[in-house]
Amino acid sequence: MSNQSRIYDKNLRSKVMTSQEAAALIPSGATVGMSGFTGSGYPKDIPQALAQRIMQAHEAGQAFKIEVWTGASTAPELDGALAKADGIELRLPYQSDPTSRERINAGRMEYIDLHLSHVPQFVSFGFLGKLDFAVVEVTSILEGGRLIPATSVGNNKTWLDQAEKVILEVNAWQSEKLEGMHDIYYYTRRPPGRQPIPITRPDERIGIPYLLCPPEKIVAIVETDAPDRNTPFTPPDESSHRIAGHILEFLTYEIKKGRLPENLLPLQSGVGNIANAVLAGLNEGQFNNLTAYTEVLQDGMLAMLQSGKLLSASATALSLSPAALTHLNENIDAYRQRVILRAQGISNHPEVIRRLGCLAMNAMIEADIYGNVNSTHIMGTQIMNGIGGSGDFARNAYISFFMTPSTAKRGAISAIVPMVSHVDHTEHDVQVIVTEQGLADLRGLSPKQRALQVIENCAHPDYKPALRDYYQRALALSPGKQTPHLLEEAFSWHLGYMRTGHM
Ligand code: 0RQ
Repeated sequence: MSNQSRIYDKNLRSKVMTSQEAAALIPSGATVGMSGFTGSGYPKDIPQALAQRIMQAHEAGQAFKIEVWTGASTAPELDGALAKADGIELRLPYQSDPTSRERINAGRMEYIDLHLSHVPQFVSFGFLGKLDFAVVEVTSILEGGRLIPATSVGNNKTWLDQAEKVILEVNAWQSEKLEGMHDIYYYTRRPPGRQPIPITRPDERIGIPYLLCPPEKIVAIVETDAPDRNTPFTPPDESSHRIAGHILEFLTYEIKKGRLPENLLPLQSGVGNIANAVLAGLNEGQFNNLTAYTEVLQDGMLAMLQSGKLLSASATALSLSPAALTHLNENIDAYRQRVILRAQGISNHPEVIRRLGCLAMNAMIEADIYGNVNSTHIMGTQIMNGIGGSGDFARNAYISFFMTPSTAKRGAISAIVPMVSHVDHTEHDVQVIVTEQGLADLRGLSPKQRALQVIENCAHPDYKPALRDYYQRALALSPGKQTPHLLEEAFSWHLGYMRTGHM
């Protein structure tokens, strides 16, 4: 295969250069929209070349920082390299990188944690300022600047539309057989001209399989051959299995009550151990002809597609282990029509999520006795990752589940608390809370009724006495009886309460 074999538009071949030359085009102070979503489809070489350049500038005593916007989390070659170089002034809308997290929590990097569906529209409304560069990984460049997207779509359409200049990484590692899997919708307009998004089934295609980019905007093309981050799959642990078991039992009950159809409703599943356990449970369970309208397609969903339990899956990114990705690539002709990758403004669109009636299942850090959920902050001040798409789905889902083991840090911290130390999902957006201890169905319950359910069904036995005691005293002493609280005590829970029960 020749070096230029993935650039089918001959007129664009003159734009090929090294990653160092491409990085040299990006000045300090630039705002750069990069591709990448959950470790898939992010540029691999230019961010590292840019990090080198930034470090050299710093060594020479020159300031050099950029703003980095992405779809969601990326990988060490992007977030890690730029954060280590102290090259990021501001980051949005989601990250999960240890170095970036450390920089943000040390106050050395600004971070805006946004609902993922808000990002493309905020950028096109002009709310976030001007986008100078798009740096986007693609699989191939076809005639006329049509681009075959890679393993994620994320915000790439928006970056290509909005950026003044475009730099492409053409990654020969990405399978060219991805062509036809993507569905890019080009008809969204700004209010007041907006029209309905015409998706009425999770597997409906409404756009074209390519990203479009005016060739004159393309200032550089870098050819790469490097794998996505592809985290290895860790089998679900005991606690995740128990959480999955409670959810499956609940779903069966909902069918019996006539509140869910036999084949459920489109699944949205977060990433990680618990989500994979739920999917594994569904794969072994009695439900058939399932569908998914979600953000990320992980190993558990691919296994369900393979077994035939899942008919189709719509997402914005793949997030697969190396083994699962190999399986997908080897059988891509069988999966191409059943897997749809859309822009994140569509995969996470509130209108579509509400219309389809998704079952949203997301992990959390902690929940309080009234059903408020913290997904992002440890002890109220330190960011973990970000809200991601969890809010897009939670508020608009048919039923919204939040899941966590009942304790963290080997039992030293209760994940059920009197008042969450940070609120991402309010009591109004949370219908079901699940821990390995059990499930609290909060639908149709008042705050005081919810508190009893959450404490009795979800808290770890080591923490139940303290939570019951808090609630009873709050009920007696709180000035207001709608949502009884002892405010000082609720806050000091986070500071002082440990396994022994001492404040
Ligand atoms: O830290 O590794 O240092 O011990 O938080 O926790 O248990 O490994 O769980 O990896 O599933 O992450 C909510 C962060 C859960 C994730 C969150 C500590 C714990 C550990 C991670 P250590 P676990 P997970 C996208 C949906 C928001 C975005 C989202 C997340 C670390 O799921 O980022 O939902 N969600 N996107 O020890 C102190 C507590 C703690 C705690 C956990 N109560 N107190 N530390 N930790 N609970 C998908 C869509 O499709 C929308």
